[in-house]
Amino acid sequence: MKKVIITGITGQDGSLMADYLLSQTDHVVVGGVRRLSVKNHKNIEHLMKNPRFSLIDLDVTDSQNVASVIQKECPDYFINFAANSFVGNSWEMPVNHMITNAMAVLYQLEAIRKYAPSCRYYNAGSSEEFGNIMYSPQDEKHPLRPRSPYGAAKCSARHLVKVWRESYNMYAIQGWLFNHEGIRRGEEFVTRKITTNVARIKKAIDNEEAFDLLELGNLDSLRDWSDSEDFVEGVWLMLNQEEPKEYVLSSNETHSIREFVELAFAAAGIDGEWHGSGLDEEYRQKETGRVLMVINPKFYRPAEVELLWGDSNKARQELGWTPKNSFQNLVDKMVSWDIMESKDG
Ligand code: NDP
Ligand code: GDR
Repeated sequence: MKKVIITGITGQDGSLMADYLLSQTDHVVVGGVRRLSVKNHKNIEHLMKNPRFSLIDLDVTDSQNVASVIQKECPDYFINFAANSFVGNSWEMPVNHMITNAMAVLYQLEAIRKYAPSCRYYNAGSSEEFGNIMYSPQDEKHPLRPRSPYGAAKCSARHLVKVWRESYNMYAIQGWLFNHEGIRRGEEFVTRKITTNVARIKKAIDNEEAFDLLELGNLDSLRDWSDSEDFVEGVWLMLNQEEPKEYVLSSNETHSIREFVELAFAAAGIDGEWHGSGLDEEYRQKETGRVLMVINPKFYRPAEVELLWGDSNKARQELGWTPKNSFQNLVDKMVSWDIMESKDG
């Protein structure tokens, strides 16, 4: 029985990784939580009675706290999913992104080197590191060309992980994960923002009530979206090779925000069509002409990553990793979940 520390346990990936390890291995999982005035443990409530699961106070920006947790717990694996993960916010809070997404990684690497040198370490890398892309689809050889403070911080973390791996012979890696979504996705991210709003609008239409419109920014950017449940397995496979190697995880498909909007409304039984262009573009219900979605320039970013499209063939071949869920399944799953939640709420 081994001990795995997971940071970011209250978030999407941390909670799914805990579910995966508790069901697929006999390891003990220790989840790191930071102190908040109001608890947000919705994603881990179902684990609280599991005897192999426990929580520990761990704010990744506090180097003393990180060092003492690693010294005390002496984990076999340390999986860092803690981050300020919202790219759009990184122009407003660049220092926070550098500290949480890069400096924090340095604190962890140093503490592991000193107190648990055989611990296997994973840091959550991102397709945002490719940024202003040079070719498609992007694979492990694509250069790092970040377009946001978030992306720059993840690139810094990548260099730190590599230097610590090579200098101290540590098993320390950082995969490049393309966008992955699901029913635990935060509601600020575009997919979940769309599916929660579609559910809200459907409920209003069904009840013949007025509703606020869905407001979005750039509809033309393209993303490679997958189901997050498939990705935690990929991360675990990456952590359990003979030699530490880093891989891209992706669906190998790309879709626009526009396409996500169409599929999400369709999944709720609402047929729509596009009208206008640029800032005046709207999505209207076909049957009634009612406006469902409008553009709000507030959601545009100072610099945009226009296209992300991954090539995860190396991970598929070398790790034997096979994603199980399609893009259409993902949209359907998120919309049905949010419709069910909106009925309960
Ligand atoms: P979430 O935003 O859902 O979760 C982030 C987690 O980090 C939360 O549990 C949050 O805790 C925690 N956290 C934030 N700041 C601190 C801190 N100072 N100390 C301790 N914990 C902290 O992100 P995801 O699960 O989606 O992503 C996980 C990781 O993967 C992140 O590093 C993200 O950047 C990266 N990534 C994600 C992708 C995706 O598509 N989902 C793609 C590529 C990379 P709290 O609840 O207290 O706020
Ligand atoms: P991203 O995810 O930036 O790719 O980062 P997000 O869902 O926030 O944006 C995707 C694309 O949608 C466009 N967009 C909007 N985005 C948001 N959030 N809200 C809107 O209203 C909106 N309208 C259009 C964005 O401009 C962008 O092009 C995610 C995070 O999980 C990161 O942590 C992770 O590293 C990357 O994926 C890979």
